[in-house]
Amino acid sequence: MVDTTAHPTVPLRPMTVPAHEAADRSRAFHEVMAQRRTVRDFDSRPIPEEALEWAIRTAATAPSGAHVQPWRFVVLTDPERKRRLREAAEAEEREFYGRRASEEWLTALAPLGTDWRKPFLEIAPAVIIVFEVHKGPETPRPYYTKESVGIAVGLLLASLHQAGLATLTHTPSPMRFLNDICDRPSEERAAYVIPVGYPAPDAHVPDLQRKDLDEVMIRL
Ligand code: IYR
Repeated sequence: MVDTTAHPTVPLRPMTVPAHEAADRSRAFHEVMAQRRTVRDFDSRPIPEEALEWAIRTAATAPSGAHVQPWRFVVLTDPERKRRLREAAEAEEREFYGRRASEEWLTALAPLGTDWRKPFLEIAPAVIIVFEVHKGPETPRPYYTKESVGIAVGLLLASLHQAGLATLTHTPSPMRFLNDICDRPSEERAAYVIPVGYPAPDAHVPDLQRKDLDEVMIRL
């Protein structure tokens, strides 16, 4: 009889941190992460290629449903593809701001100062398009796809940030046009468009505050 419970294992090699160092290390990481801001004003100067590669390696360490790793990261640096991306994204955003968005949604967005114009899609030296990989001729069915890819994107943003690179998490909708621009098959579905670069010297960000711990943490 086949033993369906048997599966290969290896000893865990845990990252050991002495308990008395735990809080200091968590705080140090928090201090780095608390400085991350979503940036819309980019400098066009190039970014270190290897930092981008390490960030994508880090993103790909994310846990995923059934360990299917249902993600693909397309890095666009080609000016012509970025131009097409901007053109298509702006066409969708004109619809969104002009027709599709409710008054309630537009009111919620007002403090961010966004509109249909997306010049950063051409100015940022690289734009990462994150695709979910669904079942296809050569790809298995993924599980908890949105959760898996969302965790991977969180790690990606954290890695790029600690390398001194600014990011914008942009989610144009619908995003089917990205398959064509990125030469990807239909089982791959774009989920995030992430311009990456150094911030422009005069970059500004909205004056926003984050919630305090006692607003987001509940102890029972
Ligand atoms: N996708 C639009 C609108 C937009 C929506 C949300 I929710 C934001 O947090 C920011 C913008 C745009 O990119 O302008």
